[in-house]
Amino acid sequence: MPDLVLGLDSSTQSLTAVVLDAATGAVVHQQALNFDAELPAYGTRNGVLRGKDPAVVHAPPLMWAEALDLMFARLRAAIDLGCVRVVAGSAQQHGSVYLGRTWTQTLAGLDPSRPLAAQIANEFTRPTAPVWMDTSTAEDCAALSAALGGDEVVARITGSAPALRFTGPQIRRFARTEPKAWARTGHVALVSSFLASLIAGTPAPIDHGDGSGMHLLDLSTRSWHLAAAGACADGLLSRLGLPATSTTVFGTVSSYWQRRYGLPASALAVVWSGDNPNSAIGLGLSGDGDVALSLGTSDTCFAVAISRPQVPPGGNLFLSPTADWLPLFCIANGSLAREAVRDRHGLDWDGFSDALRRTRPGNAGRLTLPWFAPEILPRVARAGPVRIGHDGSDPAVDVRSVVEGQMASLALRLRTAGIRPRRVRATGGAAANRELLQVAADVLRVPVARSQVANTAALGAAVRAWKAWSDTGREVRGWDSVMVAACAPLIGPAVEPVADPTISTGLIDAYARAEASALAAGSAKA
Ligand code: XUL
Repeated sequence: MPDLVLGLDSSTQSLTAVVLDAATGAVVHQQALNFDAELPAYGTRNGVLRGKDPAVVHAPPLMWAEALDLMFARLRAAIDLGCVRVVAGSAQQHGSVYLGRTWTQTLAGLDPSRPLAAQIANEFTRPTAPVWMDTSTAEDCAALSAALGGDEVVARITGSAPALRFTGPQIRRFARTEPKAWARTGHVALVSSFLASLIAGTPAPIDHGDGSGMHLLDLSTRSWHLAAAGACADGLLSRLGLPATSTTVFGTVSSYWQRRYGLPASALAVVWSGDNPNSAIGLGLSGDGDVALSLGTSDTCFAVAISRPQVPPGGNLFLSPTADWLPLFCIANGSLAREAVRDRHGLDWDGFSDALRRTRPGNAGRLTLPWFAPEILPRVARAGPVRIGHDGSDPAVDVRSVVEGQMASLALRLRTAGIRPRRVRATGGAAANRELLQVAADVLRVPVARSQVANTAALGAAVRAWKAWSDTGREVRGWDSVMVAACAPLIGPAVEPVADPTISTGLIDAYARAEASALAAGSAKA
């Protein structure tokens, strides 16, 4: 019987499992379940609940717990769960779960003969969890900034200037608007530490990677920042527990999973982390200049850096599971903008790709600032694309101008942060489009290769688990060695840059000028 390693990823819309063979690191099984389709009783759309106020975006944590139960039932039918030696996980970042004072006791006493969800349903002091799409915390971000001495100080301490989706301001809003429920709260967890707690039957620490998305962690000392916590809510620190490194083994899989699904009593529980830090591992980012491009509804670009980079305003700095720095840039207008321009010209994705094939790098100076929806980076509140040198009437020119605008925007942030890409690894639904990767390669001027694994965060969680398990006495493995064994074979052939390098420089410069003047003119109100 082979030893197995289990990695899970609870993303916004689904729960995914990736299982590795612990002898080789090869993926032996993977499967996903979609929250809307498979747990319809929770009433989510695309994994979230929206109310009257568009700024408020929540999800039911009970749904994530029930999904975990369902996933183990399915895994039991597919693999021998008795061979699982270690479990780790990944989750959407920033979301927060609020639990009462009996949480520790309830976790310890879970009855394997009854479903998980029913046993924890009364533990939540807030029935829904705000998630990373929630933007309801402007007042709380302003208060945090004022308490710490300004946005730049917040960025220096916590890695990011006040960001609406970050957890500290989200906690502050809850404590301020629902003080009685806050008083009843004994534990605040991230989505990652909440699910890790369910696996181990004991409250799990928040890891440094996901903890960096809270505005509560001092990134240089890797401990909670007292003044930041004090500015967010009274008594917050005692509700958080101590943060831990991303390879911490904090327990074993609880008797609930042993007796209900047959996991061994010795199976280790490793801390969970955020999807981006996990994905950095799953994509095999191992040193300076390794850059990830995650192409989805929004586009995210992140890198690992050995020394602390200067992240430009609007960017984020996290800690990576390898204990390096993880600068991250998230533009809201990813597939969102690509779909908008595709639909505007009545194209399908083949027609979209054809438009990219028929036009030339640089687009003869025609460019679009792709702000079809309000943008995070740069902060643009009033939506509307800004076209330079064209009027959007030529479909092929319009399509290329949007995609080059997106890539130039990300390239500009990397340049400003002093990050020189040496290779790019792409993931996410839109990474299946080869022409899109060609534009990325031409603008970033490095080869771009795509991961063949659909969920690189679940893979990264499994690889973290594998390393942590190996390190407990079997064979201490370096990050490079686990990534070479488990991640590298899953990276497809690279798309090489073909355009003249001066075209890329000209494009990024032109983008920078256009963005500055659009923001200054207020044509798109920042
Ligand atoms: C990163 C962020 C998103 C979520 C998506 O800061 O908000 O990438 O982690 O799951």
